[in-house]
Amino acid sequence: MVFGGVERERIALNESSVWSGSPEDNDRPDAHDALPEIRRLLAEGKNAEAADLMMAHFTCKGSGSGNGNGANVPFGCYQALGDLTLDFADAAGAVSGYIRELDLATAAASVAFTRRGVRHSRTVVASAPDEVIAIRLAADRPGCVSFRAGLTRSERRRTEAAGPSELLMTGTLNDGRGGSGLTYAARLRAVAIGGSVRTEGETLIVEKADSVTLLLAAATDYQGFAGRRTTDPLAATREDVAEAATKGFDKLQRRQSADHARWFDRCAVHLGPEAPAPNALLPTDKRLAGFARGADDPGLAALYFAMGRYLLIGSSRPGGLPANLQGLWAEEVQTPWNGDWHLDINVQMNYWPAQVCGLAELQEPLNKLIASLVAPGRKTAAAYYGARGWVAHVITNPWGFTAPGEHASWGATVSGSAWLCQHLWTHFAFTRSYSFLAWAYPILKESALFYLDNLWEEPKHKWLVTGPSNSPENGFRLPDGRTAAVCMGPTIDMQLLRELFGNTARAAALLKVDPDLRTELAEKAARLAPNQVGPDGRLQEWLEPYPEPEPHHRHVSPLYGLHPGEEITRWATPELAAASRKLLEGRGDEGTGWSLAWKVNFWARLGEGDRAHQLLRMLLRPVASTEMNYMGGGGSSNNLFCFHPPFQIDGNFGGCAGVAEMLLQGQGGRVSLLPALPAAWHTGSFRGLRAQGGVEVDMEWKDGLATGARIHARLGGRIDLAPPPGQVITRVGYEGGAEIRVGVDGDVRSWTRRASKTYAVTFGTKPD
Ligand code: FUC
Repeated sequence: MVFGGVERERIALNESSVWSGSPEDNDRPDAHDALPEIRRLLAEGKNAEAADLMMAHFTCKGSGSGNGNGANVPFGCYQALGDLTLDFADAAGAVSGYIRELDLATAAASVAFTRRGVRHSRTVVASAPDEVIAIRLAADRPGCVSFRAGLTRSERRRTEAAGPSELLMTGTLNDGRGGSGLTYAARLRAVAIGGSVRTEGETLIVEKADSVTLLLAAATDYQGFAGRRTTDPLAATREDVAEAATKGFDKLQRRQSADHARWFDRCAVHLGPEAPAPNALLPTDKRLAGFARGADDPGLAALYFAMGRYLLIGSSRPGGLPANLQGLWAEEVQTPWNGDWHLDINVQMNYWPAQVCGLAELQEPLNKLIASLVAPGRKTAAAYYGARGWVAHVITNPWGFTAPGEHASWGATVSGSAWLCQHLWTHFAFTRSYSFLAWAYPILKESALFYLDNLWEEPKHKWLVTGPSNSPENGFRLPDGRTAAVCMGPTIDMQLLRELFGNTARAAALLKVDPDLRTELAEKAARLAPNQVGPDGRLQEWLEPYPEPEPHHRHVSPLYGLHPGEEITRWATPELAAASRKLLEGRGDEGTGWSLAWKVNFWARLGEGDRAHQLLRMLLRPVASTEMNYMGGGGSSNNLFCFHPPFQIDGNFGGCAGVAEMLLQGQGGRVSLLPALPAAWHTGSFRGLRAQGGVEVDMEWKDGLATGARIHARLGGRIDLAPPPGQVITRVGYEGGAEIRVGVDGDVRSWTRRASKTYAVTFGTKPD
């Protein structure tokens, strides 16, 4: 993160494996002894008593997440690596022409300004192919680049000179037991043209250079699930810096920008002018403020969409760890909520843009994380539930944490692993990669086995339910007035299990394995508690229509089935869609950052573009306060980071996916074009958005009406295509060629697409 100071530049450094803590046995071995009694209490409606029993026997062993402050307990926390500081000599004098910018297309951050007649510039890139951050400092007059560089961090570091032009910062993190955890190294080298470079103690000094390239490499000795890692951070950083030095800045930047473009160019969205007229260089803070006041700035949503893709490209690369609660843009040692992976929406939301934006490969770190939870999750499944298979609850870390959280009110949610598995299926559904499916199937199957064993019959309707569980982090009022959060069969669990069972059975059928399991999955899925519409017309969150102490709760878990799930659609289940809408109205628009982002997606799925846009406007409002807030107040900071608050990146990804969701939807077996176009985006285009089955769409629209679309069939298969609301599909043909015959069902046109063909679609307006 490039702060862009004039006298002092601060570049906050992150490396995705800088985690304190260490593996720990978090399972209470006898927890399952308490299970029958917990279930008996739940069955009798004694949820508060069940929760008490759980606090004694059914939470994790040990300190769990340390109440979200786990830096010094075994759970650990994701930490900033440290700071690179540059103190500029002779920094006095008035500054003019200051600009700080981030080019999303090239992923170069730059700062430039003029002082005493000299134009100074800095360009910063982080290069995946070369594993270095490269910084070029220049001036338009020779001999004008002078500064002192430092590598620092608030704890656990030693910085020293490593030769005449190198600094080395090393340290060992807390393993959570007061001992030695991961070790890290960060190495900085200066390569100057003109002038001199030397080190003095822990400072690197550059004097009167014409220009300087700084190269920074970092590594830890983390040996976890991510793959490509080193046991020797000293050697790894030495090699990375030495190799980068042979290339030089221009070559490094060329390699970096080509690598970035490979991902970034996969899709694009244009929603009108890139920037609001008349000032194309309006800074982002002013733009955000204007948009919050109601300015017409469709380009800002397009920018936010591009920013989300940029962030995913930057924080989730094969071989690294998955994007965490701050992606990898932390600036503190104790990150909020440990900068971990929360499994009751947050890490999943981080990956919502991956498939639709054509970035499927960038989901690999998440897939690897999921795979890493199988072995520890098996132990947890046996200890707590006496069940086969594997389970993960609400939080996890690089050390394989799968136990319930430390408090039953939120930590008992038993469907974290089911939600993770949705991403494995989705990856297959978009890519149709059978080798991936063969890899993922055992994970899906063992997850399904866990839930098969975990389900039990509740006494009232004899439905199969999970329990104990929570509807993520939300509570309800019992008839005796007490509040509780522990429950059986929350709606989200049932939706997730219908999906998991269905997907696992489909996977088994495609792979031609496990016929008996398929039958069992289908039978049990049919007996799960159904979606229920409450007496007030809202989709119910729990088995009973309990009163809610927090009707505006940030989680909107029972709408999982609407988004990202697929079982509620406006065409196949209109009553449930209406009940979802009612629930959403009751929840209200206000929310934390990620909650606002989720609501963009919900309204998009309900086909209400203007409402989705209204939520997007809230997501893009400048945050009034950065203090932690669970009740609402979400928005954006001036650099477009989403604020929960505090900074939490899931909203960026959820908002990015939401923009795509307004333009193209592919859930429930139907591809819908411009399903939720707001009036504010009356004219625009997109290319490269994806739907399941290798479908890639480009389209244009003008004055609110689609003018043309092209469907690129990367893979063959049936497609059911719905036109934008109010329009009809007048023709489908091979691009530049003959019309094809299509099936007609209302407005939907269906055909069997041939792999590698492009189909051109034209539209007309619907007769009244
Ligand atoms: C869940 C959410 C919070 C926050 C945290 C990281 O606990 O309910 O709002 O996003 O994750």
